[in-house]
Amino acid sequence: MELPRFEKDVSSKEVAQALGDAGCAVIEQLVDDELMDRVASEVEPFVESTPFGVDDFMGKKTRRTGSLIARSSSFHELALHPVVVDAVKDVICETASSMQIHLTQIIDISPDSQAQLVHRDQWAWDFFPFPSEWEVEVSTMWALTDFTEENGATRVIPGSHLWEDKLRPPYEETIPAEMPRGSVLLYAGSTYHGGGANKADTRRTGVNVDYSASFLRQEENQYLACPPDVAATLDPDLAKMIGYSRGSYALGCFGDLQDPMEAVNVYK
Ligand SMILES: O=C(O)CCC(=O)C(=O)O
Ligand SMILES: [Fe+2]
Repeated sequence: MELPRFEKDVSSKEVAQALGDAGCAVIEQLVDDELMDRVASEVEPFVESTPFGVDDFMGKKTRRTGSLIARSSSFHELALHPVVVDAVKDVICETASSMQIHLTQIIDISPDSQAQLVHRDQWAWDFFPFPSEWEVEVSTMWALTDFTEENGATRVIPGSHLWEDKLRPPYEETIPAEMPRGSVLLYAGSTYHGGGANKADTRRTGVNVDYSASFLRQEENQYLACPPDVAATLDPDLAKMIGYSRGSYALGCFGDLQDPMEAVNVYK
């Protein structure tokens, strides 16, 4: 199966449909260089001071820099991009009542880096065997540099969201999601994929934003990454999307069944 590719005028419905069919899709050059330049300059000091990963899965020559909501205001335009958010919502909210931001992270793969083990992102929840019609997560990877096969573009297996769980597909079964800067790859939490090997002499930098059903624990603790006084400076929709809202019926309440936005509004 091929990796579905779209141009920037695509509708969120078409993207959601492609995610249902292939488990992954690329929208080419969805945002312009000017936005990517701003994001790059805002995150670079943090990336530079981030240590390499401690194991092969995190990548011993890969830097992972999080807390992007608090660290880069231009990043908010990526996290809230309406085509992406609406497509993700369509997929996750087929079963869940609401969704949230699960993780924000620059993934910066240095030259001479090995490929990552092929995996499903939804294994983060203790390998819980979600039924295949339950898509609880959609990950996105924005290209802050061009993504090429040589520099370690994310490798995906289109159609693998319908495969059995806990497989170990070999690298050879994956294809590189090559895309120019400003493009975004979307892939379901059930899609087998992994970071590529970087055989180029330049870094491969992606902006990873993952969304999940809001009844699940977030990988990045958004209340520490973005405490209420910081959340008060955000667009309220973004504050709600990182978790300052109630998931399902009462999930996430505090005090006397209060809505989390009450804690944020104290700082307004
Ligand atoms: O860096 C990439 O291209 C993918 C990374 C990834 O899949 C992960 O860390 O879960
Ligand atoms: Fe992954």
